[in-house]
Amino acid sequence: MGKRIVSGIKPTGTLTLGNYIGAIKQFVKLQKNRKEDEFFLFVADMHAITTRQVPAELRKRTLDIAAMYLACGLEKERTVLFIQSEIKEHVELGYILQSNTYMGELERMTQYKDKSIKQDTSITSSLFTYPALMAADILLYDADYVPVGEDQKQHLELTRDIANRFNNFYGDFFTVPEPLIPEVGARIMDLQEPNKKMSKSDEFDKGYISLFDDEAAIKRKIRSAVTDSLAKINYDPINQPGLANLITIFASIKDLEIAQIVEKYQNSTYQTFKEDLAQALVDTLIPIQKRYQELIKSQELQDILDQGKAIAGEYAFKKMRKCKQKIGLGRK
Ligand code: AQP
Repeated sequence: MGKRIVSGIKPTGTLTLGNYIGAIKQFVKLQKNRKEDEFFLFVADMHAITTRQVPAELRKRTLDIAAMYLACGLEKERTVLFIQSEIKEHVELGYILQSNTYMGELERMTQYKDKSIKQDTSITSSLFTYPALMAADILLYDADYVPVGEDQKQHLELTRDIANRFNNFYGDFFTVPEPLIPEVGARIMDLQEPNKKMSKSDEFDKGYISLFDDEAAIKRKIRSAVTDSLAKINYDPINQPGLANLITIFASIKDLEIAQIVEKYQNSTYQTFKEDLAQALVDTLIPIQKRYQELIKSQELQDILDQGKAIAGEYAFKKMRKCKQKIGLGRK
């Protein structure tokens, strides 16, 4: 029987190569390999407002991500594509799951710790309870699998704990999801600080490649990516973290093994390696941008999102009705 795969991206900044390699490219690959399965993909705009967003930018990025999913190769006929805030049951279930989540569990989440250290004042309570809403996004649709990058693994483990806890208390109700983490590219690092994850909400754009960067920007950023003085193409994340990251990016983009890239470039200079990598990125990203341009203003995108809203909305409505019955909320 077919499985259901659910995942989302939050519109907190311009989509990066990290989001593409760690998440979107994985969905596209899964869709090609798993013909039986259903794909529910959403833009997590409710998650974005855990940190302050400019309204017009938030709305634009939300639509950008929806268009980018399709531009990157997701099949529209096989994807239920929707916007999280348009399905009110996410928040409703999120609250119920908060009531099944312990403070200590939320306090242990490294993403919360990292982000709250960066902000240190004005930390919203929703940044803290974010993982319960994320659990709702997944459990609402009885996801079997959730494709994510390494950074989201901890949140997914918490989702599984919450689901098991709920099921143990109220009787079997939620499907307990499994993570799908790519073998190569689960954690793409910053180009300038290769010990830090590449992130879309970063202040400095030299550290990430945006999916919207033009050819000149892509080439410039790869040229100036931090490497080392060892002058040897070798995959060594400890001693050559910048180079290891570039090799990972190259392997992911070309669907090759890391060893194959190392073998091909073992006698090359960093300059040649970087030029070829930049060209591979240009060859991948420019056609995606062209498709994005066609989609972003189209009625087709709006129709796909309307249809996604209808399908996801119906599923969510039924699941929530049953959930409230199980818990004893309301009159019947
Ligand atoms: N650097 C990365 N390498 C591999 N995968 C990554 N992902 C994000 N960054 C990398 C994966 O992209 C998906 C969507 O992520 P998200 O938008 O929900 O949040 P995030 O993980 O917090 O992504 P960012 O870019 O770092 O956003 P900000 O800066 O707002 O926090 C997830 O599957 C994630 O694993």
